[in-house]
Amino acid sequence: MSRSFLPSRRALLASGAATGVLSLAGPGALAAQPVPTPQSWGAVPTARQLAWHEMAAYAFVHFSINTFTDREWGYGDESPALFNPTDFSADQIVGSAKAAGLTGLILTAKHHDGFCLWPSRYTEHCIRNSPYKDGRGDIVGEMAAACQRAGLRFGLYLSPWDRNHAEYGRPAYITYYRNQLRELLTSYGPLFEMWFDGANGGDGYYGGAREKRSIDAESYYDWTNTWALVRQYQPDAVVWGNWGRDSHGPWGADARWVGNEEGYAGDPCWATVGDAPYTQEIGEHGVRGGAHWRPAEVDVSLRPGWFWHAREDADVKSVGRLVRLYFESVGRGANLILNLPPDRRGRIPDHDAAMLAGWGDTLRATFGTDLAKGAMPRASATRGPGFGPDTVLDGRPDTYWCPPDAIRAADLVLEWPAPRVFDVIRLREYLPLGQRIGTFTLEIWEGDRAAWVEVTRHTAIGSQRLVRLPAPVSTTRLRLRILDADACPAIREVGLFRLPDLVEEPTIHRDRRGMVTLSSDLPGAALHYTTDGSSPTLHSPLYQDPFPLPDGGIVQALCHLPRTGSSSAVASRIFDVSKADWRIVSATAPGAGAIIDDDPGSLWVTGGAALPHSAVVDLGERRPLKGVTLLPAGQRPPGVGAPAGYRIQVSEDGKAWGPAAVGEFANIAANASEQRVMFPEVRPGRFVRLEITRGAGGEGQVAFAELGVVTR
Ligand code: FUL
Repeated sequence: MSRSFLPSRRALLASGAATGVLSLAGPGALAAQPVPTPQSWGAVPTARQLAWHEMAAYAFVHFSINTFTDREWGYGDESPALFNPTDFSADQIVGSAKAAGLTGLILTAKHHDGFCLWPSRYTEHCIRNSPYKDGRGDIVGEMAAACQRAGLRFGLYLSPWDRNHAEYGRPAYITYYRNQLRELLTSYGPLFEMWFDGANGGDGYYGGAREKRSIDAESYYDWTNTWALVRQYQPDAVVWGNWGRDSHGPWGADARWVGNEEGYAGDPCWATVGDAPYTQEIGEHGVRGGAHWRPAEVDVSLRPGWFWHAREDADVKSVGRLVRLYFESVGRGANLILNLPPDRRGRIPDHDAAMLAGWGDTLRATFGTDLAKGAMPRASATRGPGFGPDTVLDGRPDTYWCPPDAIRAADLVLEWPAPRVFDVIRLREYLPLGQRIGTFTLEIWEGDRAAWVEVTRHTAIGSQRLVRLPAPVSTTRLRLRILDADACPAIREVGLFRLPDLVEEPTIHRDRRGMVTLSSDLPGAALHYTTDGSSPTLHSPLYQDPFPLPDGGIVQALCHLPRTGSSSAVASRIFDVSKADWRIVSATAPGAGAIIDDDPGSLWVTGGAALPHSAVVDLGERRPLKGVTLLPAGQRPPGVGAPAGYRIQVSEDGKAWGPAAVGEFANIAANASEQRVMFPEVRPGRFVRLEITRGAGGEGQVAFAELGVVTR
């Protein structure tokens, strides 16, 4: 395809043409004709959504009774006296978020257990009855003030599911919930987002009833009227939640769940959705040309859980992991909400804060200098002055390069007199006109061969698309080729950046036979490791081939890049006994071998048989069993749930069984991190029976990836 290139706006300005108006000098010149602005296409964002897109990444803070009880979901019967942070500092928490470069913070004012972090007029199950500041504290107020001091915007999470409230499931609770919502909306200054979580496990304390209460969320919460309060008191706040159709007609939130809690958006991830009910697929990818602007928000925690647990101290995401996560969320046009769980002091632990600061430094070093600046821009087509290719370099959110209406495929070239070296390209669409661009490629000019070379190809740009190249490239020209669009494309920005040298930790995997493999994506990387608990250095053994670790232990490894001299942080994994000699004795559905194959990608999908589903595993020999682990499925087949309720039994001979544990896997339908159930005491045994007594997020049958034991 050959396209002739038009002069940029800079060239037109130099020749005397005014922005947006083509002025022709001389007698008899035609009257100046303004160039028409393109019409918007499809769904477009509201002003509050546009402002939200600009925020890109902000913090989540899960802090409540669960921090003190070591749980992810409290039952609702916990005493407020348990909430007792010893050294709470709102400024330290907000400061950690700020060091990470985050633009706002959303606090769990009330989680599912019903405990309120502010002194609510409507319940005694709140901070007023805790030892914190002798009952005179208000964590919501302290956090709001700290955010204001630091220049971060503030938002709140008010769990609709309330396992404490006696009236939950009945109309009186809705009145209570709205009273609380109004209290929060009117007492803590401007809010940028309100989070309405959809989780509901059914059972709870409910004022002492201790029973299961099922609700029909759409009709029960009556979101149309509940969210009307947000619109009334905080018209600039984005509502995060689901959508559907109730007696008032269709309703829907301003922003959607991305469908996983692992920290990635789909590729592509469209900002729009249709009227179809929510699915993980729609959450991750959205729907091209959907009738509603309902962009994705990627929610993920710095640690595996949402609340702080001492046992997760070694599992804090590293700087490298956080950078990757940023590219896979913000870089796909979604917003990122990163959870920073304070510990029992009421502070972000030092190591967590160091990772956040390192991440923030890396992003600032990367995006602080735009290497595209100073380029000569050219485009294959431009609709007229004011819409030229130079607008992609002017740093302004309100100018954009745009060809005439009829053009759906167009090229833009940036050229520099001397080569630029970069490995990140940022593209932004001008969102007020809707999300228009489909597939595009980026090409660099190879001077030696006098040829364009494609370096990437993707579909969808949206709020921003970050392309991270596997290695820096050096070139004098970059070409963006838009191959298809639903309306003439409108590009607000093309930016080029260089990531500082950043070596990601290696991946550590052990297979069913007990063989450990270390791997890295980086060509030429040297991996050094230890298995004796010491921290690896460049003098530690160099990894060459998989090595055996059948009895378990700790593997720690780092990745070193000789060409840059830089090393990664240390990755570590603790393994228990391998599953080499394990076998499935019996199961209520075929395919249970998948839960002992040490392959997280293979799932046991229980048949449609009625609950409970169960499997009996023979460990091959008697072991001192301290507990079990269960790895949920990263993605479940449609309509299939996650195992939410369990009963575990242990046997020495496979005939006489003793109870070991009964309980719930909290938040398992949404969060795919490993679940760990510790027995009250060590239970020696050779056989383990897992019974799934309840499913969540599906219809009867459940799926999960692995069952493990804790013996160490
Ligand atoms: C989920 C909740 O169940 C989790 O506890 C957490 O609050 C997360 C952000 O949303 O649905």
